[in-house]
Amino acid sequence: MAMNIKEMLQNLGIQNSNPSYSTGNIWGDTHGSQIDSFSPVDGQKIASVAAASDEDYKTVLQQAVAAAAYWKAVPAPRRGDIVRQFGDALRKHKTDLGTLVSYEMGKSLQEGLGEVQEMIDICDFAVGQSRQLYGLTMHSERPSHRMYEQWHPLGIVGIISAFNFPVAVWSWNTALALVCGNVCIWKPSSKTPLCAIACQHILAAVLKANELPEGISSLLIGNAIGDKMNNDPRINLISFTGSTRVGRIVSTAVASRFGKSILELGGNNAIIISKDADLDMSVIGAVFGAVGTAGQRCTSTRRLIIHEDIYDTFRERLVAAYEQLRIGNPLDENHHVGPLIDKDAVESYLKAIEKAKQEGASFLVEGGLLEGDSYTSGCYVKPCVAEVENHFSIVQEETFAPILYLIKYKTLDEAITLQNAVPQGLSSAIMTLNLREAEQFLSAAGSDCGIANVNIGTSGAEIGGAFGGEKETGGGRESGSDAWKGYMRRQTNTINYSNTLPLAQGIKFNI
Ligand code: UN1
Repeated sequence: MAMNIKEMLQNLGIQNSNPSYSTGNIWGDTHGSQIDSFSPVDGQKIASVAAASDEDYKTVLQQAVAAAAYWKAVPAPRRGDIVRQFGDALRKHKTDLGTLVSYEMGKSLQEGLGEVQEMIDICDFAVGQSRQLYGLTMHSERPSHRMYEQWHPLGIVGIISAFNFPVAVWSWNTALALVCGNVCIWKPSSKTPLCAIACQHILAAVLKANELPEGISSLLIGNAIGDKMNNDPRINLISFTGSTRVGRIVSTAVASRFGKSILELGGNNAIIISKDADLDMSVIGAVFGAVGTAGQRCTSTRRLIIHEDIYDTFRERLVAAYEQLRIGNPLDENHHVGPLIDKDAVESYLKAIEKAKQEGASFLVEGGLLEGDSYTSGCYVKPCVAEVENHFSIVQEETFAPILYLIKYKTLDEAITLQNAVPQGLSSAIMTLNLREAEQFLSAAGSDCGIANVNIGTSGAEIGGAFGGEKETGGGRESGSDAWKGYMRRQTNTINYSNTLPLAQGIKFNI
């Protein structure tokens, strides 16, 4: 396997030591401190990168400002064509990039490849969107007047992304922001810098082949960068994905300079399992939702709210399914669950289990750190299941780990109340074959989340819909539907083609 990793890195243009930013086409040297990337798969250091220094930040911003003026004048369908070429390049690199995602982040190879597929999908979507940046036409209340609205680029879009989707979330933002006429600056997680460098390489090659100027897509790595971006009035929009705690800091900083932000923060997602559920499907949906990406998706299933009539049967089947789970190297397709991102994440997982026990949780499947030859990185943990009450403070929190909480309910009203009774509002689901239940769950009196599914788990959203959630999830929307509007500014235009100047609201003003 070691050979494959080396080859994969080479195919993606990553040598042992890398410059950590590019302003677009040409790699610049960076001058900041060194960041080492370790794989949670085997604990090996993959490579070192130099973070961006203050000076590097200045250079990148200057180039982005110049590039923004150029790029917004390029016709949108032509911008779409660049994104089309980026999607084609991703198709070529899918295996290598998916493998790198799996190795650097620790998710299963299937999920790593799925993440790259999500990038390809959003590129296709953005290409179509580039010919559909539609505004509305309105009827003026005044004679011989015309009203319409149009959408203009914002300028510079800053993207701050998390380790758990180290490539796809950036691409949702970048593909749309680019067709909308913006240039992008990306600050990835310092836990997955190589995924970011690989993506930047792939996009930079496309920009270069099209002889586009520097600064259309830039990468800035380093922990101090986020703060600078949040407080920089030249960056018109900050799209932030991460914890609610950090999101609060980001949104306050950006709002205080009247910048725009798109926030994708924590989730605390539940599946309601009705007595009318297809239990086979429900078990698979619940287990994949809880243990996929080792419970490190914002959409991971954290709570199961189960009807009392089927509670015992379902619990038995769930425990039996957990016993079948194979935990280990995520690049080995026989394994269902890989490692957590690092030892800090293991620490939070262990603390959460401890806290749950103190609050009265009873564990049906015990958790714990895995030790032995296959787990030398110290990041592999056992997915666990506990019976809890929804109001436990640990249940109210998002723990980014494979811990699944079970809660019993009697009536659907009660289940919906429980599902909504958390501070977060990202994703939710109901498993039921009963149409009335499904419709109630989807109604205004139902789930309060940005995503509500029927007979599908909470994770694995397609790119075609708007992705995001309410309450402490931050309210942002990315990806499909009309999320593109978040990357543009709306302008209302009223044109008078008469030879008088009637005022709106019938106001008379004679001089
Ligand atoms: C995230 O966890 O930050 O819906 C994004 C999903 C994926 C995206 C998750 N398509 O699970």
